[in-house]
Amino acid sequence: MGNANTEAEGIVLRAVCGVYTVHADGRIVHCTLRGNLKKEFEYSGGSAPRVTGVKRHHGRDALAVGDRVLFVPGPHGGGIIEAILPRRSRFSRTGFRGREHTVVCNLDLVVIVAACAEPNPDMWKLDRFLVAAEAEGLDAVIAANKTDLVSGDAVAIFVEYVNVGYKVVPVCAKSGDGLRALQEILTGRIAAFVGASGVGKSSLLNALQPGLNLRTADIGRVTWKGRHTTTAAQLIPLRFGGWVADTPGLRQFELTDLDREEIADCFPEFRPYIGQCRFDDCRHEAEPGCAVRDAVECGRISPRRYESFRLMAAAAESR
Ligand SMILES: Nc1nc2c(ncn2[C@@H]2O[C@H](COP(=O)(O)OP(=O)(O)O)[C@@H](O)[C@H]2O)c(=O)[nH]1
Ligand SMILES: [Mg+2]
Ligand SMILES: [Zn+2]
Repeated sequence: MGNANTEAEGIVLRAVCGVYTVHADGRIVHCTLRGNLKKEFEYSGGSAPRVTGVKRHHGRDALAVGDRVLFVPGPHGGGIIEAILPRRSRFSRTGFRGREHTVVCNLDLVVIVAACAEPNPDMWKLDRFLVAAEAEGLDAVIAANKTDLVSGDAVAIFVEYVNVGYKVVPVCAKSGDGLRALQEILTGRIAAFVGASGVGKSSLLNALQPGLNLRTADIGRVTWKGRHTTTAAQLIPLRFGGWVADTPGLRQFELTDLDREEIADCFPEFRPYIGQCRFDDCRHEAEPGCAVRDAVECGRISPRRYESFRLMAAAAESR
């Protein structure tokens, strides 16, 4: 029969009403799911039968933005998805009617954008983003933007994080300084840009990918020029190879549902001391023989980061 139906591999950029925009070798293919596959997923949850349209919509975890797929290309830039490759990660959030939905799959990296000034960095907020990234098992880097607004070493502002082992990349969306380094980190990966409003997330993405023309200085999400802000998740392919996740669910990235013990685990500098405390169920507060607190007192853990842990743990316990 020949190889007319050879499968190609691609990545799902968007999913709208059963049509999946697949990015493969720099090309865009509009795919549908092979019938069998669709049925498989529709019934996989074991829920009561519903009309097809609704079912397809609610079977949203069948295939999500970021999924890697095998598809058979067809005519007119179309194709049929034959298989979904195993997911490396799945980032989900509780959304509509308390349903858990997949925000994006196969996310590799979170770029936490902070400004060196205007607005001044909020380290407490930064800590929460980092804890969320750790909890999701994602790599995190800090992009220290607006280096033009400070004299001297921008990395020094974030030295606390360098000491913990995080990578801090000084960048300037305005002048383009440091973009090459950020580009190298993003290449070949699926990244999410998170950070407070006004730190320069959209500006950085515009600078990384001229022509993207994301709106800046807005409170909304990044969006293509000339398009209305959509609420659908999507991946934006970067010209140098790599994808940026633009999904509404990522705005709540910092909201996690962790308990005190899990939060402690999400502070990498605590890890050598956890399990060394006198009591197995140590809360790392006022307990005698707390190895974490001892490390703070000896200067091996930043007192501010420790305080940040205590605030997060207390907030988690009051939920
Ligand atoms: N001075 C300076 N301003 C910047 C830089 N990057 C972004 N801005 C400005 O900061 C404001 C917020 O940027 P924006 O990209 O919309 O931030 P977002 O809310 O994180 O997406 C805008 O007025 C930008 O022009 C930078 O590197 N230097
Ligand atoms: Mg923005
Ligand atoms: Zn302890």
